[in-house]
Amino acid sequence: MLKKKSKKNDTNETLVQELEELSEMSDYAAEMIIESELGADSLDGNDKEVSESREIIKEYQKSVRDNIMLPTLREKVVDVPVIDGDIMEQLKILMQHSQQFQEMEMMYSCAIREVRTKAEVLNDEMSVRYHRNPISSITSRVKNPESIANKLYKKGLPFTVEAIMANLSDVAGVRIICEFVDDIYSIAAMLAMQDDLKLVKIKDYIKYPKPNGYRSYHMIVEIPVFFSKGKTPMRVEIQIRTMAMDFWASLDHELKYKKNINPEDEEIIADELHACAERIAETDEIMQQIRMKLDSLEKNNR
Ligand code: 0O2
Repeated sequence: MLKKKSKKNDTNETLVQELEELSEMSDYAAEMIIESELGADSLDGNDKEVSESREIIKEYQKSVRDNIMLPTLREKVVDVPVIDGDIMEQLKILMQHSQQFQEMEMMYSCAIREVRTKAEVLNDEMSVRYHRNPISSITSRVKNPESIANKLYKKGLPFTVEAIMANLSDVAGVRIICEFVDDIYSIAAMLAMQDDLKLVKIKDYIKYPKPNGYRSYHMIVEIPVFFSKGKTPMRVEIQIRTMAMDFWASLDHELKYKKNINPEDEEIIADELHACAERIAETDEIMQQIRMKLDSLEKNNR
């Protein structure tokens, strides 16, 4: 966001002044030339030859300075791109914050690691105990700075680490993909009962799907992370959904970010996606019933 100014500004004025001073310093250099050519004593003497030489060199230097150096330099510096005052101010603030931002990112990454470990532990335990893995995959991310900035802007909050940590709950996100709908609720309950984890908010978009058909179970949790200076409670958004729900959500997400779709097509696709979401929910339900049948058959055969 460099702003090009054609008018001379303060920075350029200072530069010109510095250059003028520099060229004045070359008068001193002229003295040095005379001294080396005609001997050290010549500078103090009234020798005609020395005075003439001094005058000639000075004249020559003045002419070079006034007619060549300064106009050229002025011309050059006037069009140097300069950063607008307030942008410069924002950049300074940003630079001061960049270390803080990096630290914040690191803290959220650590919080993610803690939550991932909890989910992995549960999955490992269930795999040994019940011979199946309720979790098929786990992904995670720290929200990118652009999305953070957009969210802060929408909420009318300043772009500071303090505002982010106090107001945004989804900077750290963990997505747990389960095989069956029941697994979602089991994993959520097992996480919620862990006493180092504080449940801040639940959004059950499975029982109460969004109007577009979006389904997923969301938990906002606060987890303590132990850093060198002590314990910090960090917020993490956990999204738990089935593979089918996840497949649907990624296609829907793509639609959201496609910019060149005309409104008519967008409406058609949204309707199709909505119909898909319903079919997916039915399929998830049937798969769940098959799973339960298999479990009870296995129990009866023991
Ligand atoms: P991204 O890129 O995934 O991070 P709030 O946090 O309460 O102020 P918010 O953030 O709208 O309000 O909460 P919500 O509705 O629970 O949504 C949080 C996240 O759920 C979203 O994050 C998406 O990841 C996901 N989500 C919610 N609704 C939809 C939807 O209709 N389609 C899809 N594909 N995902 C959805 P972000 O920040 O929007 O995006």
